[in-house]
Amino acid sequence: MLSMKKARWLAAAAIVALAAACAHEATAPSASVTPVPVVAAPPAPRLSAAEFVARAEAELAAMSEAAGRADWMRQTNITFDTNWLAARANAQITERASALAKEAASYPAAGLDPVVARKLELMKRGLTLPAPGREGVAQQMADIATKLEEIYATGTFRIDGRDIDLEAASNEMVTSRDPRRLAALWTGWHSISPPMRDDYARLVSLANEGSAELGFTDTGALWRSKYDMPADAFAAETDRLWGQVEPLYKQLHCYTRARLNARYGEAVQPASGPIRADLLGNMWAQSWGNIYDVVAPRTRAPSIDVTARLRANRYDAVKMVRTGEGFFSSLGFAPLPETFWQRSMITRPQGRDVVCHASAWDLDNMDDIRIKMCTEVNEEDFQTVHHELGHNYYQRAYKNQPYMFKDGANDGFHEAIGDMVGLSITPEYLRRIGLINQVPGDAADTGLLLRMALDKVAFMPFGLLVDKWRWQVYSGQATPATYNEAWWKLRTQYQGIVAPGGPRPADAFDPGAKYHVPANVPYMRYFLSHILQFQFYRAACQQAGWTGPLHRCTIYGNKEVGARFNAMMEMGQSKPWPDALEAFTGQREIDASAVTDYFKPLQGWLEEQNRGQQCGW
Ligand code: X8Z
Ligand code: ZN
Repeated sequence: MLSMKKARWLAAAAIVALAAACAHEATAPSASVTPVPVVAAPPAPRLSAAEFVARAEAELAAMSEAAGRADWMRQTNITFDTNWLAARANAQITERASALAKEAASYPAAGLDPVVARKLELMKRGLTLPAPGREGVAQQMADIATKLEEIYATGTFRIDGRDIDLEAASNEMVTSRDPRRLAALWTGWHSISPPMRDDYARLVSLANEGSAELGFTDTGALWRSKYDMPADAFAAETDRLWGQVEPLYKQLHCYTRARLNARYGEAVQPASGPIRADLLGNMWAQSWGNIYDVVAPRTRAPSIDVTARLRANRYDAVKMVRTGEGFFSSLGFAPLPETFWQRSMITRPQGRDVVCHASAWDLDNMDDIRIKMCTEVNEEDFQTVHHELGHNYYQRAYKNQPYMFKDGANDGFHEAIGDMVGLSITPEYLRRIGLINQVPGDAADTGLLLRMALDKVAFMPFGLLVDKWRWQVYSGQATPATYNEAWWKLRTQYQGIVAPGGPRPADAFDPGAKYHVPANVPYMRYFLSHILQFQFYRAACQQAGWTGPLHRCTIYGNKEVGARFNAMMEMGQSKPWPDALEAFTGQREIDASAVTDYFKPLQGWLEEQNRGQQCGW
C-alpha cells in the first residue's frame, strides 16, 4: 500500500506498504519518478542520522501522496490502466522505502536524539511487505498484490443462474435462515479464492526475502515488531489478552450453539462440537449480531432494531455519515472539510468495479481526508461509518506531527477510535438524535448486551487467529500445501467453527476469501482494537462521572472527554503506545478487564442459560 496513513490502517488495500513513512516538509519533491538520492551517492560522505532522517522523511512523504492518489483512483475505479498506474507507484515507493529502511537499520541508536532514534526505528519496522533489493522485485510484488486484490474485489459466483457478488451474498446471509441456501452462499463465495494461492505464496516468499534484508527472521517477525516491545513479548501479550476474554467467548459460543440447535435441529447444527460457519449471519462468522433474532432471550424485552429505525426515519448513506460527523462534533471536533463530501465515495457507484471493503484515507497527509464505502442503510454499516470516521478524525488530529509520526500510537489504536464512539450509540443516544422515542427499561439490558456480545465478543477469536495463521505462513510452519488445513485448524481451535459441507476441496484457499489476506492488511490490529475500545470507553465514562451500568453510558455531547481524547490522538505515533494509552486512561497496559466489566451482567446470565450443558467443542 502506499503510505501508512492512507492505506495502512485505513484498511485500504495495501500492497507493499510503506511503513511508517513520514513526511512533512512542504519542500519535499513532488512524487516524481526520479527519487532524490538520499542513500546512494557513492562517494559522498555518509549523512548524520539526523540528516538522513530529515531527507528520507521528506522523500517518503512526497512519494506517499502520489502513490495514495494513484491507489485511490484504482480502488474507486478498477481498470487495466488504474491497476497499472497504482502498481507502478506502489512499486516505486516500496522499493525506495525498503532501501531507506535498510539504511535506517544501519544507524546505531545509541547516543542519538530520541526523536531521531524513534524515526529510524519506525522507518525500519514500518513496511508491511518490504521488497528485497534485487532489481524489479518491488514491481513484481506490487503486480501480484494488485492482482490478488482485484480477484477479491471483482469476485462473483453463480447460483440459480445468477451472478452474485460479496455484497449480495452477505446481505442474504443477514436474513436467510435456510441452511441449504446459506451453505450455497458460503461455498460460492469461497470458490473465488483458489486462483489466488500460488501468487499469494510467491508474494510471501518475496516479502520474506525483503524482511530478511532488514534483519527480521521473517515477515511475521517484522509484523510482531511494530508494538514497542520485542516481537516474542508481543505474541505473548496477545495470548494473555485472549486468556482474559476466552471464558466469556466460551459461554457465548455455548449459548449460541444451543439456540442454533433448537432452530435448525441436530442434522444441521449438532448440540455439541463446533458451530457451522454459515449459520452465524456473516460470511466469516466474525460477528454474529445479524442472527440476533435466532438467539434473542425468550423472556426479556427485545433489543432495538437499529436497521428498522434507520429505514423508518428515511436515513440514506449520506445522512448516516452526517450523523456520525455529528457525534464527533458533539465531542468538540471540527466538522469534516467540504472536500470530504466532494471526494469521498460513500455508496457503490454503478457501471464500474471498485474495492467495496470500507476504508478511510488521508490523501495529502493533512486535510484531504475521505472515506470509501459501499454504504447501505443498516445497523452494521451505521457502525462502520463511525469506525471509518474515527480513522479520519485521528488522521486530522495528528496532522501537525512530522510525517514519520503521522500514524496511530499502534495500529490497534487506529482501529479503536471510531469503535469507541460506536459503543456510545446507546438507546439514550438514539433517543437524543430522534431515532427512537423512548429508552427501554432495565429488562432490555440482557438483549442489548447480548446483541453487543454477538458483534464484539464473537469477533475476538477471529481477530486473533487471522494473523496467527499469517505468522505460520511467513515462518514456513504452514506451506502452500497446508495453508488451508492450517487455517481451519485455527478456526476450529479458537472460534469453535467448521465449514459447511464437510471437508474442504483440495484446492481450497479459504483465507483468500477474507479481504485482509489478498489485500495484505495485518489483522491483529482488530483484536487489539476490540479490547482497547472498551478500555477507552470505560476511561471516558469514568471521566464523564458516569456511575450507572457501563453499557448504558454515552459520551455524546461531552466536550471535556472529547478534548482529552483529542490530546491522545494528537500524539500520533510520536511516543511509544503505552505513553498514549496512559495519557487517556492512566493505564500503561492493554487490559481486557474493561470488556469483562462491560459484559459482567451478561456473563452471569449466559452461565445460567448454559447450566447443565457441556460447553466447548
Ligand atoms: O476492515 C475493517 C474496517 C476497515 S479498517 C471496515 N474491519 C475488520 C473487518 O471488516 O474484518 C473492522 C472490523 C474488522
Ligand atoms: Zn479500520
